[in-house]
Amino acid sequence: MTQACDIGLMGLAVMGQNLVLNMEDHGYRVAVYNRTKSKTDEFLAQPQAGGRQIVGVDTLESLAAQLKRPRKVMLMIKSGDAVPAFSDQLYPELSPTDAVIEQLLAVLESGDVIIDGGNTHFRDTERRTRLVESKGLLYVGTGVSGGEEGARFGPSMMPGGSGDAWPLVKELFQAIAAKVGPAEDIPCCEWVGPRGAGHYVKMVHNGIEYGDMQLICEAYLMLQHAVGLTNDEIYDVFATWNQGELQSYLIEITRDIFSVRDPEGDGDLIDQILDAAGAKGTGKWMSQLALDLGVPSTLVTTAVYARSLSAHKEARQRASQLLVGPDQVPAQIETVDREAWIEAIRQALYASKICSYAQGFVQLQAAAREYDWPLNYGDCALLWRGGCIIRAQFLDRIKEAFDAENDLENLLLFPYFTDVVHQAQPSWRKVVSAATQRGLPVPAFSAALSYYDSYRAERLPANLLQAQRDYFGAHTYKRTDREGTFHTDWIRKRREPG
Ligand code: NBP
Repeated sequence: MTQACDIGLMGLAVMGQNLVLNMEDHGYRVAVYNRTKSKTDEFLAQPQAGGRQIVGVDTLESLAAQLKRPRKVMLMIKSGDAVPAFSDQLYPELSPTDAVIEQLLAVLESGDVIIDGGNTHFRDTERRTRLVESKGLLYVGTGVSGGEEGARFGPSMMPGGSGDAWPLVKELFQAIAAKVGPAEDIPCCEWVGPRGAGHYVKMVHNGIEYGDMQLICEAYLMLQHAVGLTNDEIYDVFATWNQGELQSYLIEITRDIFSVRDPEGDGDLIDQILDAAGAKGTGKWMSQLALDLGVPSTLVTTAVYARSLSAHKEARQRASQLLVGPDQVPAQIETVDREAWIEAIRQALYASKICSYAQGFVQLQAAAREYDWPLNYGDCALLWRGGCIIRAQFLDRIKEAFDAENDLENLLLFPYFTDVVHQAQPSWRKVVSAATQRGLPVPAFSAALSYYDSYRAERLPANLLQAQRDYFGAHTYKRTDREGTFHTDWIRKRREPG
């Protein structure tokens, strides 16, 4: 008789294959299924899959038959765009995940667990959790971050869904997740919250990733054009930065990128890569949802726009022939103190990054209130501490901040971060000013600084905005000195023009 499997995994593309090997490394017996059967056969024929406790199946019935009860089936299949919030029915044209859930509901039974490990919109996970629970089964929507390498050797995992499912999947999830801490025994995987909470946290992770990447690109632009460093010198700068406060996976890979020579020619590969970036959409989702919640997640939005403007390469080429910059000011800073400028850019990058994370957590707090999720923000920081793309040393500080006060209004108010931005402020302003004077685009550095200045401003010019709205639309306004709402007949009261 065959030994029953601990879990079934559907979807043997890059992520699925690596997660299966990771699970098996940790002693779990895995049944695998892929829609196109030849991919299952190819996977099982690979040397790395040989001699392992991996069982290939070619129907969902046999998948169900292979699994220990309660059965757990994890989907690592293509995730689609969100189904609009108003729909609580499955669409006539089902997304791959909805289609597979429908097929699984026919072969699984009460108490079994369906797990979606794709990059799914949280609204879909909210809807699917309710649907699957209504059939007597349990549902988990988990963020999985770290790409291929993470999936293979330890991803960051952000599970949410049916609370009763957590005890059933916890041991396996925490076994395969990345580990951090002095003894490398703290898993980057903890229960996030009900329904779509895990996928929301994953989306914010991705949005923060967008911001981090754009900020690093702007630091590169300044190092290259304003300071005039060569690629080898930029390599050294990122290598040094990776030893300090900025230590992170993204700084590390950026350093490495500057060491790679062009396999097709003589120069560095980085100089041959087209300056037009794409996106898969999670940054856009975060930005859209920030607008829905009325919270200013300006870094991710700026990063999304920066990618889209980069992608309009031909339009930029045409405009570059017609629109001029500040021709009196050379792009390169005429100064001998290169070290001081490099340090200023480092500080501008760190301060901007702190604003970006502050915005991400403010959005998470607003979402938790809106969707009724009891989130633990220190845990969220821990989940991102290892295994994922935004893993960084300074997440320990964020964890510390939220462990001290889970309701902390804004990370900028935590003494460590307040000190950093105070100290960085002169450099941050110097870098943004230098870029602006030289016509070098640093939208994310600028957005971060504007956010900082707006957030710390006791008084903003929104008094004028209130007046304008009341003038043309009788939207009323509030006063600083009296309670209530007021309306003025501005046309009758105004001074006659001229
Ligand atoms: P893909 O996103 O490229 O999806 C390919 C898999 O989906 C294949 O196994 C394919 O089966 C299956 N599939 C499709 Br397409 N439509 C299906 C359907 N209607 N029914 C059943 N299976 C279907 O794979 P991936 O890059 O490994 O990513 C898997 C998931 O993990 C995605 O949701 C992705 O967003 C998420 N993710 C990816 C990364 C990453 O770095 N790639 C990181 C984190 C999360 P087939 O072989 O028959 O076509």
